[in-house]
Amino acid sequence: MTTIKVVEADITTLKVDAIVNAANTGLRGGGGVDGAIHRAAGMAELNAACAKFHGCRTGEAVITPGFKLPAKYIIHTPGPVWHGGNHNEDQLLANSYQHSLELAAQNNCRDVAFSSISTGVYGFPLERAAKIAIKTIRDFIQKDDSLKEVIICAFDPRTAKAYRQAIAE
Ligand code: AR6
Repeated sequence: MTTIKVVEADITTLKVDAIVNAANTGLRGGGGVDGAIHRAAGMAELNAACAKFHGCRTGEAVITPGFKLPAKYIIHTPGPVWHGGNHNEDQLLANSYQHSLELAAQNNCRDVAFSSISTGVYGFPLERAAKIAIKTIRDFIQKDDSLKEVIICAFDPRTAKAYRQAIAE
């Protein structure tokens, strides 16, 4: 059985098989959690590894080593930018979680920690994003129980609360 849990932490400190980065389609690093991950993993190595993909579409995901991080892998997924909700944002966000979980399972990960994809500068409403994330994770782990634990790594109490609430519903 796979468990889902919420932790409040800096994702770059987590010793898990994979962490999931809220990336951009250029995979060139940026601000927010993406910037923190690139700095902690080692800019030069991670940028070189990311460059090999020539970008990544919204809702898709790619995997690189974790380099200097305690995590073995980094899964990079560009979530959707919120444009009001009528631009396929919900499906694209679900795709980000789905494809990241698929990559984690394909790489024999036992545990994977997600950042709160799209809910920072991309502006996706937090409660709505949390519901989509938890539903997608639950649907996935029902069919594939190779992961032992899926962690949502929140950086602030409001984010942690939203995902805890989505789990409780
Ligand atoms: N550990 C865990 N979560 C964090 C950390 C951290 N060290 N730092 C920030 N967060 P965002 P997005 C949280 O904006 O909305 C970047 O520039 C943050 O509080 O990082 O998907 C990319 O390059 C928020 O809850 O991601 C893209 O251009 C969550 O991570 C763009 O931002 C996501 O916020 C992606 O925007």
